[in-house]
Amino acid sequence: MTLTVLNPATEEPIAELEQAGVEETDEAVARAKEALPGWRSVAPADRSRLLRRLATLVEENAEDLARIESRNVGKPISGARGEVGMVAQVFHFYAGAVDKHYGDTIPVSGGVAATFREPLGVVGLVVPWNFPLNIASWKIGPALACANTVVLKPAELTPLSALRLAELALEAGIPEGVLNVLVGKGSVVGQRLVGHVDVAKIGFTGSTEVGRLVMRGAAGTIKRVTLELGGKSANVVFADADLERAAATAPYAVFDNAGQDCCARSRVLVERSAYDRFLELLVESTGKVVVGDPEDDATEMGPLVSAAHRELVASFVEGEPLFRGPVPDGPGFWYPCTLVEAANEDRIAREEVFGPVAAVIPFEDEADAIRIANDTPYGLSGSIWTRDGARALRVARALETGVLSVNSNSSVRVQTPFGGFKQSGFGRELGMQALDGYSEVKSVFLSTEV
Ligand code: TAP
Repeated sequence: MTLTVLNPATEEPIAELEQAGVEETDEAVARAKEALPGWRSVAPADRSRLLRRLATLVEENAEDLARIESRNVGKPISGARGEVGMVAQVFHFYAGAVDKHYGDTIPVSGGVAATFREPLGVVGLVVPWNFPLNIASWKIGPALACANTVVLKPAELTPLSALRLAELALEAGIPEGVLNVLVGKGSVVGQRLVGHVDVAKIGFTGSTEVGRLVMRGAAGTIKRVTLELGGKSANVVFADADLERAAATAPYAVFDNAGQDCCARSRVLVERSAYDRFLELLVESTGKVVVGDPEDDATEMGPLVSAAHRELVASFVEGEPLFRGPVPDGPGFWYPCTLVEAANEDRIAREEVFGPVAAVIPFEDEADAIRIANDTPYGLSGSIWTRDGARALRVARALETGVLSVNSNSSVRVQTPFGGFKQSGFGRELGMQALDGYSEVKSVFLSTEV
């Protein structure tokens, strides 16, 4: 069966691809399994060199990759360029990490005990459509650094950048069969990978709903899983914060990537005494977000990824919102920047909208802010805005979330671990911690007795 890939900004087809089914999935797993002994036996310095070469090729092809990503997801070209830059950094980082992920020597009686980091085997990587290449690289980097082989399933809506990356991997000299990309449906290819006896681990990023299916499906073969799931993060603004700065950046913490970001600070919590002033500033700064043609360098927000997704996002907004921004006329799956005043009990504050909609919620004091921020099944990201350093640290420790920033809305750095608490999943990507998720610890005892 063929798959038609659309440009969400024009609704026009940009590619027709053959879709893999169960048989092709099994063949890809078999290829990855066959490539495993060879890839394991590549000396660490050479594996590092190959990953470094891939990073360099991503840099050399950065504009091409950014254009592919921008057209396929509808994301602004400036953002796509940043993401591709990160992909290269990720491969550079894990190229450097190959020979720095050590085992231990452990004092025991009668000999020497040592631990070794062993690859898991064939790993299945299942990724979403919002940051297709970026999120794929977070998994491919540590997986290959730890000498696993990979079968990657990009989202059906956005397979193009992954296919290009697979070509670059071959060009870099990474052997055939080490990185396999399968275009196909989650319910077919994804599900087959999850149940496959020769797949040792699933590295999954996507919705909490599908995450549950992955976890259930992995039970049959006691597969390792890493789950990076949904979020409903809070942007907590205290009255003593630099309100101008907090309000100027808050829209981008929700509307970047048209809100299709697991780290979106889609609940803006504001201390009551500063609420009216902050709201005024927030409406003003939200009105400045430049929405339009993703290929234009000045554009800050593009369309949503699909018509079906736009329908879902629209279903969250009832009545007249506090603010609704403009959208371009004509084709494209546009949805405006939208601000809604809400209570934390409302659907809009509880469920992940995954669109450019922010719920603004007042709080009374520090304890109330912590209570509201934690009153969610999710725990992925968040921000704290205050000039009081002790309070920033107190609140940061109290929030049940995997990634936090103070007086900033950034979530992701190549060097630091990234992942969720609660129903945002488990396991960590990025940083040296990601390597633990793509290796097993083997303990070996060597007797020194004569
Ligand atoms: P999902 O619908 O969960 O899809 C994610 C991936 O899983 C896609 O490749 C999908 O394939 C595949 N899939 C679907 N059904 C499957 C099944 N039964 N078995 C195995 N795989 C299956 O998510 P999405 O709509 O693409 O992405 C949005 C979600 O991802 C949001 O909830 C967002 O928060 C989350 N997300 C989380 C993070 C982190 S790091 N926590 C980052 C980005 C996104 P098809 O699409 O081809 O069917």
